[in-house]
Amino acid sequence: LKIGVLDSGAGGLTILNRIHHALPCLDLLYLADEQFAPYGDKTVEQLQSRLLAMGRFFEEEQVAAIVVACNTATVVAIDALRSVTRLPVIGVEPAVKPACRISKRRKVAVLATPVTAKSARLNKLIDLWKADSEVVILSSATLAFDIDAWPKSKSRIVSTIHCLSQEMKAKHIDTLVLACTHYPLVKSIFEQALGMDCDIIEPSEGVTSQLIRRLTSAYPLEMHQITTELQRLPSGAIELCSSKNIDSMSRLRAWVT
Ligand code: DGN
Repeated sequence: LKIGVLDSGAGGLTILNRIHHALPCLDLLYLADEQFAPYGDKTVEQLQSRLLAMGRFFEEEQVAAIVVACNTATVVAIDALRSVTRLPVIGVEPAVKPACRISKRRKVAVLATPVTAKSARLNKLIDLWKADSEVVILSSATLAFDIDAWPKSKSRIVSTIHCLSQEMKAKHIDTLVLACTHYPLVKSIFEQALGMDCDIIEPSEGVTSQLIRRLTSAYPLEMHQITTELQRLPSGAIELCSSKNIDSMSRLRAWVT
């Protein structure tokens, strides 16, 4: 089985890595829409048209399911993609529910791109799960873009994360939801800035479980083989593509673990 995974840049590789470790026998085809990155400052119409174009690419590549490994594209455009394809489409959901459950001080921050931060979908999710927690939405217009330019952008990334951490410490936040798939790539910088006092939750585990559930119902035979013969199946191939140019391949490849 081949699975299509997409994002604006390198961020979705955090999801791809988790899927590969959970289900090594799957072939994974990754599409980074770098020609159009970053997604965080685009309009809903622009993002919908990009997602539909990528959906067509994956259909031509005969994938068995599409993983929208991008919070920004998920919140504004996943429904449009689902309405035109018969393939299972799995999106990323900010981990607000587990964060509100584990926060001891009942102080949670969700960090996302400006599009995700403003979205009705995120705000609804917070209303649904916050109970007695205080949930603060923080956003950065530059962080995902800078992560795509790693390593030359490292000092800018460190200073952005430092500023965000100051704000979180001032608000006594003890649980941070990374609601952009790029951010786990620099999780160690968040950990250094925030210290031991703050749990950091990333989305890759939830997406992988959701993919397994969807594949199990859509392709019962193959998934039966996957779950029972996992050890015996050969490891699947990971193929990386970019809408911009092939020069970025080695940079993207460096994030594959
Ligand atoms: N990785 C994308 C997300 O999860 O929202 C952000 C991409 C961007 O281009 N800003």
